Amino acid sequence: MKKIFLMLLPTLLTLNTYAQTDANMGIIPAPVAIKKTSGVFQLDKTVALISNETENAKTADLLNAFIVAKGGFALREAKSVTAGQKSIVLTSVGADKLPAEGYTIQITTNHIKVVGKEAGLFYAVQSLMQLMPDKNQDKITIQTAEINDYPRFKYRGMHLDVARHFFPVSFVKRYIDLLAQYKMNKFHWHLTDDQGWRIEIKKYPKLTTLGATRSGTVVGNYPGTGGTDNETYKGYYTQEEIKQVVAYAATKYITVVPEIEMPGHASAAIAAYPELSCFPDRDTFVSGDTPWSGSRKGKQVQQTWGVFDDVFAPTENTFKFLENVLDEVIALFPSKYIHIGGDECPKEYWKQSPFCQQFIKDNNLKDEHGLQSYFIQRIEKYINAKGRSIIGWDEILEGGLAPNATVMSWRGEKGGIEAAQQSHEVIMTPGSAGLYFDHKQSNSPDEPLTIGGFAPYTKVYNYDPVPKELTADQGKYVIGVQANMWSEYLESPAKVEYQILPRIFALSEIAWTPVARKDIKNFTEERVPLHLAKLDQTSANYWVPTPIGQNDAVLNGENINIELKSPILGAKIFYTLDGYRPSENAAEYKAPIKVVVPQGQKKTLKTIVIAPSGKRSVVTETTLNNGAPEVKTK
Ligand code: TNX
Repeated sequence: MKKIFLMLLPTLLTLNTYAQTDANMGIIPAPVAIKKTSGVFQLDKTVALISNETENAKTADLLNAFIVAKGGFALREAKSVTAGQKSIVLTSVGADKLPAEGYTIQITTNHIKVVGKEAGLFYAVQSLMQLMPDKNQDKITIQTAEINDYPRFKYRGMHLDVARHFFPVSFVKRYIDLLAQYKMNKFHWHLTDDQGWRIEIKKYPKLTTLGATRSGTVVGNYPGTGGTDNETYKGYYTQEEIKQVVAYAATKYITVVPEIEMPGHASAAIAAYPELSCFPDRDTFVSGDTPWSGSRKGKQVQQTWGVFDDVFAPTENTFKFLENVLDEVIALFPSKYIHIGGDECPKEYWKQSPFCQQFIKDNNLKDEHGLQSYFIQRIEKYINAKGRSIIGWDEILEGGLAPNATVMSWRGEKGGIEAAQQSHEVIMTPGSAGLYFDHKQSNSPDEPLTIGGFAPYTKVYNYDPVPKELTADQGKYVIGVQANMWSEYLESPAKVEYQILPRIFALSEIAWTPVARKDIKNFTEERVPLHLAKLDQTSANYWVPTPIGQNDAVLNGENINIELKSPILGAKIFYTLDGYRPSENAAEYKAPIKVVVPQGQKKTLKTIVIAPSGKRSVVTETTLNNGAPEVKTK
């Protein structure tokens, strides 16, 4: 035991002092303003925790629970401070001029005073928890400072697709915890898609008795070489569970934005109620872009990924169905925004359907795009009449935008720019900017199966959600930013953690921190290493970054200097230059190395990062070339 402690000691000591030396005191997202003063506040069990507003009592409890976990002691909670008493005070008095989610923290040698409205105090406590080092002999020593903070955007979102793969309520809650720690305030819950309908709707029980089950799942990278696994895959949330999640999220100041997909991505609903299709009697067809396409008997919940032609028919029956579904959704979710999808709706069945063609004529629509726009506008009217607003993916621009719609720009920034220019609210979530967290985090063949793409956390960090093309006034329509977690290749909660961590750190900073305060060096070299070192002490399955300073590009020269930094506090970097895969048996990188490459030859630097817990990064390879012909070594 003693030995284990001695081994851990260097890490703990580093974690202890680290937050204090960093200009941002270890806080992610970086606060708007932070000023360190000279001195320390010693947090020990003599300190009183004061909060005298009932709505803030649970935030005080949250802090106290954290102190118990961290320091092994609880603070005495009281309503007011007595003279000379060392204290932590949480209060909304004096917060009138602060933004709703803003806060100030004043740390002196005698007290920590935290001011904010309800949500602001919650975020202040998140910051406080992050800046607290581990205890040292019954005391937690905190650097004195003044912090003033508030968010850049009001919509700070993280999405989760539970249709392609289903995640239990327990994990959804953990996901919400993670979002809250990083001051995200919207959880976009993608509840329906071709591969499964995941929300109980009382009026339409078949949506979950039939629509929540598929008879197999495509194997490997879609379209793959053929076949599904023929295993039944199912799951859905009861309305009781949905209420639980919504209420849980509210305690973390997170609004759950539900998404019900229409008019495309509707195969699961159609499998349950075939009359919602333009061709109720037509067998389900697996998209034509697979080498193993073909039809399946009857209407089926899809077993492969992609986009499918069988979409909602714009009949009165369909609209009534959707209105009834939305009634139940609206009753469950207090969110102002209801996401109605709108993306990737092929027009093929509408083209083939005599009903749709007649419908286009009767309603003076230009074509099938006009029909898509009609569909969304009609649903928008219904939702607006209930006092809510719609969000749709950027395809809802095609054929004319619904009057009050908010656009989620995913196919690059173009849709977002257009919508902002038309004075519509926009949420930026372009895949091209690294905001698709289903994309891979490195190019190493060691990465697990993903949909592809390449979105390292540095790319996420470098993204500014307000496009340069917009004027200052138009830029105000960008209400926020979101990253998407599509789950085609996320078969387990552990894989979701792998894909979100550490990228959510970068997302939170671009959503919260003013551009002028962004600092990629401080972020990657100081704060991410600290946060990952803390995560490393938990069971979270985070992605271990590759060494800072290395990438998989070719370096040319004869004397090549290699200067690396560990991406996690306390983690070690091991390397080889002899072609072997590095492990803890390889040379440990301790100081810059100079590699001599003879004329006409090349060498390969291979590295691996091993965290204190033993968690490993992928192997990164860098070719060091001195005039040898360019052939891929991988
Ligand atoms: C596109 S983003 C989709 C999803 C897929 C995703 C995979 C969007 C609105 N539609 O249906 O899951 O790509 O990255």
